[in-house]
Amino acid sequence: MSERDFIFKICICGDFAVGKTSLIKQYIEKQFEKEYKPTLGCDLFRSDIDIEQDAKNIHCRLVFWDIAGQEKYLQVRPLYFQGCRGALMVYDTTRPETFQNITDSWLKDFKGNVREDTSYILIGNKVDLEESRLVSTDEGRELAKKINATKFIETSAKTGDKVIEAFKSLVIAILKQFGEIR
Ligand code: G3D
Ligand code: MG
Repeated sequence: MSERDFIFKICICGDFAVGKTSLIKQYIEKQFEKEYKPTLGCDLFRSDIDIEQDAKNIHCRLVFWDIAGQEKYLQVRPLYFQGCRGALMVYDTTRPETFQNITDSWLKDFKGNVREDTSYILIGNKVDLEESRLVSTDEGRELAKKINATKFIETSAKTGDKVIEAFKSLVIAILKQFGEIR
């Protein structure tokens, strides 16, 4: 079997400089292909993943939509979210305002523009900067619960800590939502 079973559009949400692009690059390493969409102010990255579960091998093509410098412009977001199947909601653990903006801005917009059953996980990034941390693991965990995120993971796009796990768990959540796996 070499055909891809699914193609998923994944949106990476979060304020400027939380580490969205770094997370994608850390995840897909050298095998990424990038395409810039100037009208949207967005970069597109593509990567394939095989999920082996429930005695199935499911081939997925992931297309990551990465807002590039237009994080503040709310008017581009409906287009950005169109057809989105899953999202990473990313904040920077050293900048509380980026944590606050998950609920105040990103999640609100996301909910208003995607299908109700679209999966999302909450990511607290930059945990390697432990001495500058201002958002605790407990606060992150609580927010994830409050907003009904599928999962909460703390990552470092710099060291690579938990990055693969984060992306993979989102794909698994999407496949569960589709009823492909249990
Ligand atoms: P964005 O795409 O959300 O705007 P970027 O964010 O991926 O461009 O990252 C913004 C800055 O944070 C970059 O630094 C990047 O190297 C840094 N960064 C991203 N993730 C991490 C992390 O996990 N740990 C640390 N220590 N730094 C991180 P520069 O200096 O290039 O602007
Ligand atoms: Mg970026």
